Amino acid sequence: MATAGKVIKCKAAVAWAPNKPLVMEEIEVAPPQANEVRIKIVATGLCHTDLYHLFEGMHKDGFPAVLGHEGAGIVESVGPGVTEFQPGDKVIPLFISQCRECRFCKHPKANQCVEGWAAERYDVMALEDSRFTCKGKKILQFMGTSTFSEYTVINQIAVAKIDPTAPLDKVCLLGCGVCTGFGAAVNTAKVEPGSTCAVFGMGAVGLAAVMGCKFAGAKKIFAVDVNPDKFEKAKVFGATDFVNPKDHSKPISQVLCELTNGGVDFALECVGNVGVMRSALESCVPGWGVSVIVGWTDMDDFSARPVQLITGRTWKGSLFGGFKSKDGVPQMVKSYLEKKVKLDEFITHNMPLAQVNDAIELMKHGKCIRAVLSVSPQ
Ligand code: CXF
Ligand code: ZN
Repeated sequence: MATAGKVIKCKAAVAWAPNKPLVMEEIEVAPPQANEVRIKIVATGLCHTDLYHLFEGMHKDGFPAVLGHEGAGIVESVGPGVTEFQPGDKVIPLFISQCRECRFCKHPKANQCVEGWAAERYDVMALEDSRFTCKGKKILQFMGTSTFSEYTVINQIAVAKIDPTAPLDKVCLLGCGVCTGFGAAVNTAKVEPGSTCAVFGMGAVGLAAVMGCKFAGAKKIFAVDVNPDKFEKAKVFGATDFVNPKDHSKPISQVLCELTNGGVDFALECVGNVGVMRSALESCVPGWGVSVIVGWTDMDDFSARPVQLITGRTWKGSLFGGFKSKDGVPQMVKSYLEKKVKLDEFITHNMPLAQVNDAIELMKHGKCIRAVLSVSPQ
């Protein structure tokens, strides 16, 4: 590559400050240092967590930053010590790393490697140690990835090499939302064949959770959402029944318990709202019901009555669907290529990165499941 070892000037969407539109800027991307990989991002999805950072988290130390963490691209060059990747490899950036050495990587039940940004920076969500500058200023790296840029530099422990035949404008969705929802059902809830499930929230994560419930053999899958427009889509992923809390005067947990002879076996919360988390728990059957918190929020405490758990329900949480990232993402790419999981059906909009602010508006108003932004030509 003619660019190897040199600073690359390229386009990126920069979030200069909270609550402000992103600005397309020319940025400089330094060459990869030891154990780092410089990646040309081809496509990226827009995920709610990008919006969360811009509009809700708003940690003042998290700006300016290049957002985006659901991307896919091609290795441009590698830094010293990198043996696993070569220029030309197709890759997906990972917002949780897998170093394979730490206590959590070595434990079969955990996916939260301590070597990545996530261990310490959940509040700020953006790393100071980035390879980006713009107009003489350091630009932070959002969630250790920053996929709203034509080029980004990532430590090799946070990059997954994927099948060279994978379409990057589809598999980019496996960088966050689809693995998060699908894995929450399959890996965290461990949905069982013949079971009854309820999934709260029909965004991309909830739809992927529905797909995971179906994949695991659930026989009844309730899709729960206040927006009836989402129900057609939910059916595509395997939902069998729909409940809209707005259509009922009783709490939705009571409605679900009545419809299921005492509660569902598995209930997944895919909204990021503490009230919905409680409803999901209370929709579970006592004795063996399992509820999983998948939606993200770090703003409020949650609450429930202890009797809910004392009587045998289990309340769990799931980050990135419980997948060990470097192992799980290439497997999910394979499953997509084998048509065992859907991706295309999540995509409601395709647009160039330069229109990212339009995509943000659509997502803010619940008008899109996933917008895939094309970043650089392949
Ligand atoms: C995120 C939620 C915030 C913490 C890291 C993982 N999930 C995806 O967007
Ligand atoms: Zn995300």
